[in-house]
Amino acid sequence: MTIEKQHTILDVTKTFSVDEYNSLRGRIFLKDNKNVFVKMKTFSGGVILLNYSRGKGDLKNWLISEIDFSSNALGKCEATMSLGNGYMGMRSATEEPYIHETRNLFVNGTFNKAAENEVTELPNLADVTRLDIRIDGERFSLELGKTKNYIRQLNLKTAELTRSFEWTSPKGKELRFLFKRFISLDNLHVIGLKMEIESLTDSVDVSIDTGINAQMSNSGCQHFLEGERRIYNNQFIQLIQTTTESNIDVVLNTTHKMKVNGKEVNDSEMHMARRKVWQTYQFKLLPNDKLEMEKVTTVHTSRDKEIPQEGYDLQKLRDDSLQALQSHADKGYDSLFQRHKDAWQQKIWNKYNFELASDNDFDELALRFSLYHLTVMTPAHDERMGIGAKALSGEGYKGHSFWDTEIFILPFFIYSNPEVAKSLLLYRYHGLEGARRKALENGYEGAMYPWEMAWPTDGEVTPEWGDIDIVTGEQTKIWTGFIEQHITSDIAFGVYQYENVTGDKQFMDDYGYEIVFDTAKFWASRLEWNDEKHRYEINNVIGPDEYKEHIHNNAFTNYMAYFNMKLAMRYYDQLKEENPSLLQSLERKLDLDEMYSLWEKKTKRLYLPNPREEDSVIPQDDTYLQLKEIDLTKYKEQDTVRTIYRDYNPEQINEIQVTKQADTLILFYLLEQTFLAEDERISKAVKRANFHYYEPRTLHDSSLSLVTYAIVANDIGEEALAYRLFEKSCETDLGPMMHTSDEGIHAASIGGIWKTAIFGFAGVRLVNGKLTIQPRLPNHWKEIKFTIHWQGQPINLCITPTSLTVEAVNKEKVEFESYGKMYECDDFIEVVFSEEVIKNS
Ligand code: IFM
Repeated sequence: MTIEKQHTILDVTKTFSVDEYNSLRGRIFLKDNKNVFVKMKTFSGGVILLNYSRGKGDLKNWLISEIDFSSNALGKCEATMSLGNGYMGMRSATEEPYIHETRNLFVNGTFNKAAENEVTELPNLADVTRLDIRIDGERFSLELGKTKNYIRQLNLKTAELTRSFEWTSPKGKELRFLFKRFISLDNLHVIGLKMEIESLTDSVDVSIDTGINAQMSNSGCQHFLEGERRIYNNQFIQLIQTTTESNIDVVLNTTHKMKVNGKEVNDSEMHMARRKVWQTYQFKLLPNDKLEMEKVTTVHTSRDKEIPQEGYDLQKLRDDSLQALQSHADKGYDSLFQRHKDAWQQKIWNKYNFELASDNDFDELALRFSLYHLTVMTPAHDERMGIGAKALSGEGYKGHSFWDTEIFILPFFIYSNPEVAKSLLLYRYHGLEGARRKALENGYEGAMYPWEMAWPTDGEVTPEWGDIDIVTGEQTKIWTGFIEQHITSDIAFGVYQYENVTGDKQFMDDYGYEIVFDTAKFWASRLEWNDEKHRYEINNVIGPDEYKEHIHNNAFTNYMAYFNMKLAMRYYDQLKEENPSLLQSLERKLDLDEMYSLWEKKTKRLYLPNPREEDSVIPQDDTYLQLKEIDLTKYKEQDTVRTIYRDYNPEQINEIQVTKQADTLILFYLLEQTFLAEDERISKAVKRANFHYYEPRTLHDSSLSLVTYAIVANDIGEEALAYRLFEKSCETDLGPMMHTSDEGIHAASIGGIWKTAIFGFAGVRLVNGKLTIQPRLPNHWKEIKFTIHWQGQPINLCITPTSLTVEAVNKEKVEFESYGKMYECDDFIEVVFSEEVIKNS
């Protein structure tokens, strides 16, 4: 392969340093393809195997391709190419097994706590994708023999994974392989898999073991009892397992259709072993013979929404699911796939209507990647379930939901698919039970949301022990579940944003007010009176910057608690006027007697750190600005994350002015959207000052950090930096580091890709109840189109560097502000702005 860099041929076998790689990025050309990650060695010794420009014509910027196989970098494609439909998610491990693979199949909401000292997590279900293939009796593996023309590809548009290559066995037999699979968006319980093997030169004996393998665990932790296995009519395989503690039945059914040169050949041997049931198929292929296999699987659980709470009958679930499998299998892979593909087109691509014309094709691809995973990760079908920090693509964070949802993912759904946003907020509404329990257990009132949430009633599920402490060699204590408390007001913020953008009054009456009142009640009980300073404080917390533990008055936490209580007061006033009977019933239910006056008194005296007089910097907490400073260059330039832990333990990091992720900065971005927008303490000048103070001290060691900095950088006119930060956040999963996604994709950062494009570059934002659209596109973005939903109406937007068109799809009036001017339209309006106006804004 030759690579040209401005007419220079680069040596692809050379190892590049981080700086060299960064300086080449975007200037590397494969003969006729630009903006492609080419196969070249990286500083970390891995090989960049990803290519984003194989899609041509209609498929341009829709394909993520792996252009060579390496069994040392399996995690990257397993996670980034993972498939799913919100009901279930599966890592894209290859059909043939490898030592360092991670095979995962998760069904949302099926949490189980394996033992008293374990944490509840999504159990890894039985595997249905593994195929043990032997060619002339030898194990088929890409680590053996020779492979040519290897391509593994995720088509983001059709949500289908394909893999093809030619392989010469160690004995010299040449074969062509093709694999395909999808997880249906049309029927949430269906997985389709297809394989073709063609013998190119010789006659070969092919044997395949295929079935259901429940010899799985979560990194060794076993969540299932042995279960029951059966094969019906030598054709339909069924495996039933029950989780050890939560008692959830999981029923998997699978069946195969085999054809040689188009003729069905279904002879097989049946086998069973512990936690495993499978069939062995054997074929003799002559030169040019083609073997085709279709495998259709269904997954059902007793936790499925359609399962009746009363009168649940496992036998019925087994019978119904088996019947459903037969009918799906009769339709066959192609027809099932067609329905799935149509579902993606209608439910996703037509709805979001997203297009981006950028000189850097990678930008559009990254945004489609974001929309793809936002769909795959989200349980749109069931409001009892949330979104895990690693989605359904890996064991990382155990399927638990964090503030990642409300602050980084929910905004996408609020603006693009409000029904799903509502479902995600209902998950938190159901979580009030666990939140109230947590408050009580900690000696507070109201609802104190868990830092990590699993099944809504579980309450706090954050593990207590983490990585090694490099000084003591002991396990590090994880404090977040005890003292990272801002999640409670982040959820209230989510309700506020949903209410303002959608205008969904019914949701507020039924659920929203209750969440906001009860969370505000928690804060009122949480504040501590400082007699000496004559103010309320919030002590002993962790803010978004998790490198600072047990700190006092984290600005983000205090301001957000203030917002939460002020919001409750506003809603209270509003209800008193508009719906006193609802207010009365909520007062009774939540015991809000005297609460309003408490909120009033406490918000007046709550300590909100002011910007410093000398430089407008808001202290991140009581001590941060007095901590020692060290040279952070080495960590700022790291090729991976959290390298500071190689030199310092948590206690030492606590004593240094170093920040893990956007902390004070996110405050500006959130509060600007609210009724506090005019507060001088979060003015643009203060925002700029804080950006310049904190960015050099922030290591972006959490994937949540870059997007906030990217949005704020764009706001303050640092456009080039904003784009670079955006690009880096896209590279969290799509970049050259082949191991960053091993534990799963980064759900919040993926939501953040969309946020940066829409709230950042396209400048679409809620400001104190108003829609504002103030675009500031990167220089090389020529046009961006997408649909948002505002007050129940879809609005089509098209933005170029100097114009904005707004189309009110239902022809209902929409008002918006752009660069200081108000506009309204009930049809279509074009606004043209000069570059001058944008620059001076
Ligand atoms: O919620 C985040 C947190 O802010 C940083 N650590 C990882 C968590 C899950 O993504």
